[in-house]
Amino acid sequence: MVPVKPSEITSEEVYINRKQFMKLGALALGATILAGCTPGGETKTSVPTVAEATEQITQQNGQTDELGAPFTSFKNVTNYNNYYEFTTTKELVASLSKDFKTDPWSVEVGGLVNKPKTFGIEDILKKYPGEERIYRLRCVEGWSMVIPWLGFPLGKLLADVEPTSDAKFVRFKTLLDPEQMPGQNDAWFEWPYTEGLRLDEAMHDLTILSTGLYGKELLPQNGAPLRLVVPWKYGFKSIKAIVRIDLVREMPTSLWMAASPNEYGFYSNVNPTVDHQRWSQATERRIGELDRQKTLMFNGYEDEVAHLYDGMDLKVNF
Ligand SMILES: Nc1nc2c(c(=O)[nH]1)N[C@H]1C(S)=C(S)[C@@H](COP(=O)(O)O)O[C@H]1N2
Ligand SMILES: [Mo]
Repeated sequence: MVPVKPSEITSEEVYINRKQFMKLGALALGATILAGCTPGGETKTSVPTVAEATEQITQQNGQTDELGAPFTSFKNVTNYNNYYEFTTTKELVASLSKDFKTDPWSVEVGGLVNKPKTFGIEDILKKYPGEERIYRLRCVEGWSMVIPWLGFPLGKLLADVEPTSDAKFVRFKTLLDPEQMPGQNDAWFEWPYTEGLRLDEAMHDLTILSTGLYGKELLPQNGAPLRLVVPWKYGFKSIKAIVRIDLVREMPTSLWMAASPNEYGFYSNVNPTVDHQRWSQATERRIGELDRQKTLMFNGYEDEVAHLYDGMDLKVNF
Protein backbone atom coordinates (compact mmCIF):
# COMPACT_ATOMS: atom_id res chain seq x y z
CA MET A 1 0.00 0.00 0.00
CA VAL A 2 1.35 3.40 -0.87
CA PRO A 3 -0.63 5.90 1.20
CA VAL A 4 -1.50 9.08 -0.70
CA LYS A 5 -1.45 12.41 1.08
CA PRO A 6 -4.91 13.97 1.56
CA SER A 7 -3.59 17.08 -0.18
CA GLU A 8 -3.04 15.03 -3.34
CA ILE A 9 -6.72 14.20 -3.57
CA THR A 10 -8.84 16.40 -5.74
CA SER A 11 -12.31 14.92 -5.61
CA GLU A 12 -13.64 17.63 -7.91
CA GLU A 13 -11.44 16.51 -10.77
CA VAL A 14 -13.47 15.18 -13.64
CA TYR A 15 -12.57 11.79 -14.97
CA ILE A 16 -14.33 9.69 -17.51
CA ASN A 17 -13.08 6.18 -17.85
CA ARG A 18 -13.43 5.15 -21.49
CA LYS A 19 -14.75 1.71 -20.72
CA GLN A 20 -17.47 3.15 -18.53
CA PHE A 21 -18.26 5.82 -21.07
CA MET A 22 -18.98 3.07 -23.57
CA LYS A 23 -21.28 1.45 -21.02
CA LEU A 24 -23.28 4.66 -20.83
CA GLY A 25 -24.18 3.99 -24.42
CA ALA A 26 -25.39 0.55 -23.46
CA LEU A 27 -27.48 2.08 -20.70
CA ALA A 28 -29.02 4.53 -23.10
CA LEU A 29 -30.07 1.58 -25.23
CA GLY A 30 -32.02 0.26 -22.29
CA ALA A 31 -29.76 -2.48 -21.02
CA THR A 32 -30.81 -3.72 -17.61
CA ILE A 33 -28.75 -4.21 -14.52
CA LEU A 34 -28.91 -7.45 -12.63
CA ALA A 35 -28.24 -6.65 -9.03
CA GLY A 36 -27.79 -9.39 -6.47
CA CYS A 37 -31.03 -9.66 -4.58
CA THR A 38 -31.10 -11.81 -1.52
CA PRO A 39 -33.14 -11.75 1.68
CA GLY A 40 -31.16 -9.46 3.90
CA GLY A 41 -28.72 -9.06 1.04
CA GLU A 42 -28.13 -6.39 -1.51
CA THR A 43 -31.17 -4.32 -2.32
CA LYS A 44 -32.47 -4.27 -5.87
CA THR A 45 -30.91 -1.48 -7.90
CA SER A 46 -33.08 0.22 -10.47
CA VAL A 47 -31.61 1.13 -13.81
CA PRO A 48 -30.08 4.60 -13.48
CA THR A 49 -30.98 7.23 -16.02
CA VAL A 50 -28.18 8.32 -18.33
CA ALA A 51 -27.96 11.56 -16.33
CA GLU A 52 -27.49 9.62 -13.09
CA ALA A 53 -24.91 7.32 -14.61
CA THR A 54 -22.99 10.27 -16.06
CA GLU A 55 -23.00 11.95 -12.67
CA GLN A 56 -21.64 8.83 -10.99
CA ILE A 57 -18.80 8.55 -13.44
CA THR A 58 -17.86 12.21 -13.44
CA GLN A 59 -17.72 12.14 -9.65
CA GLN A 60 -14.85 9.69 -9.76
CA ASN A 61 -11.62 11.60 -9.68
CA GLY A 62 -9.23 9.55 -11.75
CA GLN A 63 -7.37 8.05 -8.84
CA THR A 64 -7.13 4.31 -8.41
CA ASP A 65 -6.15 1.73 -5.84
CA GLU A 66 -2.91 -0.25 -6.25
CA LEU A 67 -4.74 -2.73 -8.51
CA GLY A 68 -5.87 0.02 -10.88
CA ALA A 69 -9.49 0.19 -9.72
CA PRO A 70 -11.02 3.68 -9.64
CA PHE A 71 -12.23 5.18 -6.38
CA THR A 72 -15.93 4.82 -5.73
CA SER A 73 -17.53 8.27 -6.01
CA PHE A 74 -17.93 10.33 -2.83
CA LYS A 75 -21.63 10.37 -3.57
CA ASN A 76 -21.91 6.58 -3.56
CA VAL A 77 -19.64 6.15 -0.54
CA THR A 78 -21.88 8.50 1.44
CA ASN A 79 -25.29 7.47 0.09
CA TYR A 80 -25.19 3.67 -0.13
CA ASN A 81 -24.58 2.48 3.41
CA ASN A 82 -25.17 -0.37 5.79
CA TYR A 83 -25.99 0.91 9.27
CA TYR A 84 -28.71 -1.18 10.88
CA GLU A 85 -28.96 1.18 13.88
CA PHE A 86 -30.74 3.60 11.53
CA THR A 87 -32.39 1.49 8.85
CA THR A 88 -31.81 -1.57 6.73
CA THR A 89 -32.46 0.51 3.59
CA LYS A 90 -29.05 1.56 2.30
CA GLU A 91 -30.29 4.59 0.39
CA LEU A 92 -31.95 6.06 3.51
CA VAL A 93 -29.05 5.82 5.99
CA ALA A 94 -27.59 9.20 5.02
CA SER A 95 -30.80 11.17 5.62
CA LEU A 96 -31.85 9.26 8.77
CA SER A 97 -28.43 9.66 10.41
CA LYS A 98 -27.74 13.27 9.46
CA ASP A 99 -28.45 14.69 12.95
CA PHE A 100 -26.60 11.96 14.85
CA LYS A 101 -24.64 13.63 17.65
CA THR A 102 -20.91 12.92 17.47
CA ASP A 103 -19.70 15.71 19.73
CA PRO A 104 -19.00 15.30 22.63
CA TRP A 105 -17.81 11.73 22.12
CA SER A 106 -15.58 9.51 24.17
CA VAL A 107 -14.07 6.09 23.67
CA GLU A 108 -13.27 3.88 26.67
CA VAL A 109 -10.34 1.54 26.16
CA GLY A 110 -9.93 -1.09 28.85
CA GLY A 111 -10.14 -4.73 29.83
CA LEU A 112 -6.84 -6.62 30.01
CA VAL A 113 -4.53 -3.61 29.76
CA ASN A 114 -2.04 -1.94 32.10
CA LYS A 115 -3.14 1.58 31.23
CA PRO A 116 -6.92 1.81 30.65
CA LYS A 117 -7.88 5.18 29.24
CA THR A 118 -10.98 7.11 28.23
CA PHE A 119 -10.21 9.20 25.17
CA GLY A 120 -12.19 12.23 24.08
CA ILE A 121 -12.50 12.12 20.30
CA GLU A 122 -10.45 15.34 20.16
CA ASP A 123 -7.60 13.58 22.07
CA ILE A 124 -7.64 10.81 19.49
CA LEU A 125 -7.54 13.24 16.57
CA LYS A 126 -4.62 15.09 18.13
CA LYS A 127 -2.63 12.10 19.34
CA TYR A 128 -3.02 9.93 16.22
CA PRO A 129 -2.76 12.01 13.05
CA GLY A 130 -4.73 10.65 10.13
CA GLU A 131 -3.01 9.13 7.13
CA GLU A 132 -4.59 8.26 3.78
CA ARG A 133 -5.37 4.56 3.19
CA ILE A 134 -6.98 3.49 -0.05
CA TYR A 135 -8.80 0.24 0.63
CA ARG A 136 -11.33 -1.97 -1.05
CA LEU A 137 -14.45 -2.58 1.08
CA ARG A 138 -16.15 -5.89 0.24
CA CYS A 139 -19.59 -6.34 1.79
CA VAL A 140 -20.64 -9.91 2.55
CA GLU A 141 -23.73 -9.22 0.40
CA GLY A 142 -21.63 -9.19 -2.77
CA TRP A 143 -20.98 -5.54 -3.53
CA SER A 144 -17.82 -3.51 -3.02
CA MET A 145 -16.29 -0.04 -3.11
CA VAL A 146 -12.82 1.55 -3.26
CA ILE A 147 -12.56 4.16 -0.51
CA PRO A 148 -9.81 6.66 0.37
CA TRP A 149 -9.98 6.54 4.16
CA LEU A 150 -8.28 8.81 6.65
CA GLY A 151 -7.20 7.02 9.78
CA PHE A 152 -4.41 5.58 11.87
CA PRO A 153 -3.29 2.08 12.78
CA LEU A 154 -5.36 0.64 15.63
CA GLY A 155 -2.10 -0.95 16.83
CA LYS A 156 -0.76 2.47 17.84
CA LEU A 157 -3.64 3.09 20.23
CA LEU A 158 -3.50 -0.48 21.58
CA ALA A 159 0.24 -0.21 22.23
CA ASP A 160 -0.41 2.93 24.28
CA VAL A 161 -2.80 1.15 26.67
CA GLU A 162 -0.39 -1.82 27.03
CA PRO A 163 -2.32 -5.08 26.60
CA THR A 164 -1.38 -7.64 29.29
CA SER A 165 -0.10 -11.10 28.31
CA ASP A 166 -3.60 -12.50 28.98
CA ALA A 167 -5.15 -10.37 26.25
CA LYS A 168 -5.89 -12.51 23.18
CA PHE A 169 -8.77 -10.67 21.45
CA VAL A 170 -10.09 -7.14 21.02
CA ARG A 171 -13.83 -6.42 21.37
CA PHE A 172 -15.46 -3.28 19.95
CA LYS A 173 -18.86 -1.79 20.74
CA THR A 174 -21.00 0.85 19.04
CA LEU A 175 -22.96 3.48 20.97
CA LEU A 176 -26.24 2.21 22.48
CA ASP A 177 -28.81 5.00 22.11
CA PRO A 178 -32.19 3.86 20.76
CA GLU A 179 -33.52 7.43 20.85
CA GLN A 180 -31.00 8.48 18.25
CA MET A 181 -30.70 5.09 16.62
CA PRO A 182 -34.24 3.76 16.12
CA GLY A 183 -33.00 0.52 14.58
CA GLN A 184 -31.83 -0.48 18.06
CA ASN A 185 -35.50 -1.05 18.97
CA ASP A 186 -35.42 -4.04 16.62
CA ALA A 187 -35.29 -6.96 19.06
CA TRP A 188 -34.00 -9.34 16.37
CA PHE A 189 -30.45 -8.14 17.05
CA GLU A 190 -28.44 -8.01 20.25
CA TRP A 191 -27.52 -4.36 20.55
CA PRO A 192 -25.15 -2.62 20.77
CA TYR A 193 -23.39 -3.71 17.57
CA THR A 194 -20.33 -5.68 18.68
CA GLU A 195 -17.32 -6.89 16.73
CA GLY A 196 -14.03 -8.54 17.48
CA LEU A 197 -10.55 -9.27 16.17
CA ARG A 198 -7.78 -11.56 17.28
CA LEU A 199 -5.04 -9.45 18.87
CA ASP A 200 -2.57 -10.09 16.03
CA GLU A 201 -5.21 -9.07 13.46
CA ALA A 202 -5.87 -5.91 15.47
CA MET A 203 -2.15 -5.10 15.60
CA HIS A 204 -1.68 -5.61 11.84
CA ASP A 205 -0.69 -2.39 10.08
CA LEU A 206 -3.59 -2.63 7.59
CA THR A 207 -6.12 -2.43 10.45
CA ILE A 208 -7.09 1.18 11.05
CA LEU A 209 -9.41 3.31 13.08
CA SER A 210 -10.88 5.75 10.60
CA THR A 211 -11.84 9.35 11.30
CA GLY A 212 -12.50 10.48 7.74
CA LEU A 213 -12.68 9.74 4.04
CA TYR A 214 -11.98 11.66 0.83
CA GLY A 215 -9.90 14.07 2.94
CA LYS A 216 -12.92 15.14 5.02
CA GLU A 217 -14.23 14.23 8.48
CA LEU A 218 -16.39 11.11 8.55
CA LEU A 219 -20.10 11.71 8.04
CA PRO A 220 -22.55 9.96 10.38
CA GLN A 221 -23.56 7.41 7.74
CA ASN A 222 -19.97 6.18 7.47
CA GLY A 223 -19.53 5.70 11.22
CA ALA A 224 -18.56 9.11 12.60
CA PRO A 225 -16.70 9.98 14.62
CA LEU A 226 -14.63 6.78 14.77
CA ARG A 227 -15.00 3.44 13.00
CA LEU A 228 -12.87 0.40 12.39
CA VAL A 229 -11.66 -0.57 8.91
CA VAL A 230 -10.26 -4.08 8.32
CA PRO A 231 -9.88 -4.33 4.54
CA TRP A 232 -9.30 -8.09 4.18
CA LYS A 233 -12.51 -8.96 6.06
CA TYR A 234 -16.15 -8.57 5.06
CA GLY A 235 -17.43 -5.05 5.60
CA PHE A 236 -19.52 -5.89 8.65
CA LYS A 237 -16.34 -6.32 10.72
CA SER A 238 -15.67 -2.59 10.18
CA ILE A 239 -17.81 -1.44 13.11
CA LYS A 240 -19.08 2.16 13.18
CA ALA A 241 -19.48 4.78 15.93
CA ILE A 242 -17.21 3.02 18.43
CA VAL A 243 -17.53 3.92 22.14
CA ARG A 244 -15.73 0.95 23.79
CA ILE A 245 -12.66 -1.13 23.00
CA ASP A 246 -11.79 -3.97 25.40
CA LEU A 247 -8.88 -6.36 25.42
CA VAL A 248 -10.25 -9.77 26.39
CA ARG A 249 -9.16 -13.36 26.92
CA GLU A 250 -11.97 -15.15 25.04
CA MET A 251 -13.15 -14.82 21.45
CA PRO A 252 -15.92 -12.17 21.46
CA THR A 253 -19.36 -12.94 20.01
CA SER A 254 -20.22 -10.37 17.36
CA LEU A 255 -23.74 -9.13 16.65
CA TRP A 256 -23.77 -11.14 13.42
CA MET A 257 -22.49 -14.33 15.05
CA ALA A 258 -25.26 -14.04 17.64
CA ALA A 259 -27.89 -13.34 14.96
CA SER A 260 -26.94 -16.18 12.60
CA PRO A 261 -24.03 -18.35 13.77
CA ASN A 262 -24.11 -20.68 10.75
CA GLU A 263 -23.77 -17.78 8.32
CA TYR A 264 -21.37 -15.43 10.08
CA GLY A 265 -18.20 -16.71 11.69
CA PHE A 266 -15.75 -14.85 13.86
CA TYR A 267 -13.04 -14.49 11.21
CA SER A 268 -15.15 -13.42 8.22
CA ASN A 269 -12.14 -13.11 5.97
CA VAL A 270 -13.06 -12.32 2.37
CA ASN A 271 -12.77 -15.70 0.66
CA PRO A 272 -14.19 -16.44 -2.81
CA THR A 273 -13.98 -20.21 -2.15
CA VAL A 274 -16.21 -20.21 0.93
CA ASP A 275 -19.79 -19.36 -0.02
CA HIS A 276 -22.36 -17.77 2.22
CA GLN A 277 -25.11 -20.25 3.01
CA ARG A 278 -27.52 -18.32 0.78
CA TRP A 279 -25.28 -17.03 -2.03
CA SER A 280 -21.92 -17.40 -3.75
CA GLN A 281 -18.96 -15.26 -2.67
CA ALA A 282 -17.03 -15.87 -5.92
CA THR A 283 -17.90 -12.49 -7.47
CA GLU A 284 -18.86 -8.98 -6.50
CA ARG A 285 -20.33 -5.84 -8.04
CA ARG A 286 -18.28 -2.66 -7.67
CA ILE A 287 -20.74 0.10 -6.83
CA GLY A 288 -20.93 2.49 -9.80
CA GLU A 289 -20.10 -0.28 -12.28
CA LEU A 290 -22.36 -2.66 -14.11
CA ASP A 291 -20.52 -5.95 -14.42
CA ARG A 292 -19.52 -8.28 -11.64
CA GLN A 293 -15.86 -9.08 -11.08
CA LYS A 294 -14.02 -11.92 -9.38
CA THR A 295 -13.62 -11.61 -5.64
CA LEU A 296 -9.98 -11.88 -4.56
CA MET A 297 -8.70 -14.00 -1.68
CA PHE A 298 -8.45 -11.83 1.44
CA ASN A 299 -9.92 -9.05 -0.75
CA GLY A 300 -6.58 -8.71 -2.55
CA TYR A 301 -4.48 -8.37 0.62
CA GLU A 302 -3.29 -11.99 0.62
CA ASP A 303 0.44 -11.17 0.58
CA GLU A 304 0.03 -9.00 3.65
CA VAL A 305 -2.27 -11.15 5.79
CA ALA A 306 -2.30 -14.83 4.71
CA HIS A 307 0.43 -15.64 7.26
CA LEU A 308 -1.95 -14.76 10.09
CA TYR A 309 -3.92 -17.90 9.23
CA ASP A 310 -1.09 -20.39 8.56
CA GLY A 311 -2.21 -23.90 9.42
CA MET A 312 -5.86 -22.94 9.88
CA ASP A 313 -8.71 -24.52 7.92
CA LEU A 314 -10.47 -21.45 6.53
CA LYS A 315 -13.64 -23.44 5.73
CA VAL A 316 -13.97 -24.27 9.42
CA ASN A 317 -12.72 -20.91 10.70
CA PHE A 318 -14.92 -18.90 8.33
N1 LIG B 1 -22.41 -0.12 14.04
C1 LIG B 1 -22.50 -0.63 12.80
N2 LIG B 1 -21.38 -0.80 12.08
C2 LIG B 1 -21.44 -1.31 10.82
C3 LIG B 1 -22.69 -1.72 10.27
C4 LIG B 1 -23.86 -1.53 11.06
O1 LIG B 1 -24.99 -1.86 10.65
N3 LIG B 1 -23.72 -0.97 12.30
N4 LIG B 1 -22.73 -2.28 9.01
C5 LIG B 1 -21.50 -2.92 8.53
C6 LIG B 1 -21.55 -3.34 7.14
S1 LIG B 1 -22.52 -4.69 6.79
C7 LIG B 1 -20.80 -2.74 6.16
S2 LIG B 1 -20.74 -3.37 4.58
C8 LIG B 1 -20.05 -1.50 6.45
C9 LIG B 1 -20.49 -0.41 5.48
O2 LIG B 1 -19.73 0.76 5.67
P1 LIG B 1 -20.07 2.06 4.84
O3 LIG B 1 -21.55 2.31 4.96
O4 LIG B 1 -19.23 3.15 5.43
O5 LIG B 1 -19.70 1.76 3.41
O6 LIG B 1 -20.24 -1.03 7.77
C10 LIG B 1 -20.27 -2.04 8.76
N5 LIG B 1 -20.30 -1.45 10.08
MO1 LIG C 1 -21.83 -5.45 4.76
